[in-house]
Amino acid sequence: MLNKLFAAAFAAFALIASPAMAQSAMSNDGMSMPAMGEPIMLGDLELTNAFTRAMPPNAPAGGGFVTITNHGTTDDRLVSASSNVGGVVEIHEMKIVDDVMKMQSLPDGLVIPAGQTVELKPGGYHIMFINVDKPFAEGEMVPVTLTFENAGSVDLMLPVAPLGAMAMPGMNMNHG
Ligand SMILES: [Cu+2]
Repeated sequence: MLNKLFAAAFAAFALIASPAMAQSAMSNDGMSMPAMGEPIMLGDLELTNAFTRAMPPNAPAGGGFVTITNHGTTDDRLVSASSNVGGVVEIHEMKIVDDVMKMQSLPDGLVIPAGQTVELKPGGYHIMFINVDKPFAEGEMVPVTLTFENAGSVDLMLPVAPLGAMAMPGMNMNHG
């Protein structure tokens, strides 16, 4: 008796609930990316402030930036980055060589020490998009996949800030 009642109740619930559930599953699917500016967790890593910048016409390369905090007790390492924007994607550092600021790739990746925060930012470490199919334009979103030695891979969408911006303005989509 109880079982029957339960089954009936469950059937009624399923009838009512399934269209809504299907709908929410659909909209979840369409928004698998976290809202811009929201921290993204990947294992012990927290990623914030991801952005890139508009590139001048015909510019072949541009930088990508993100702040990575390692909340864990073991070091991790950003080993690679990839994207479907064309060309190649590398992890770069800026370095002063003979009084000249130069950038070079980090073939061994970038260590994210346990308990510390590493900022990829203009003038410092960055993701380098080289020979992209077309220059990034302000307001676009650029997909990038970051792969870490321990934490694995994560897909990010980088909002494109204005040319030369040092940060994403306000880090807030609703901000004019
Ligand atoms: Cu670079």
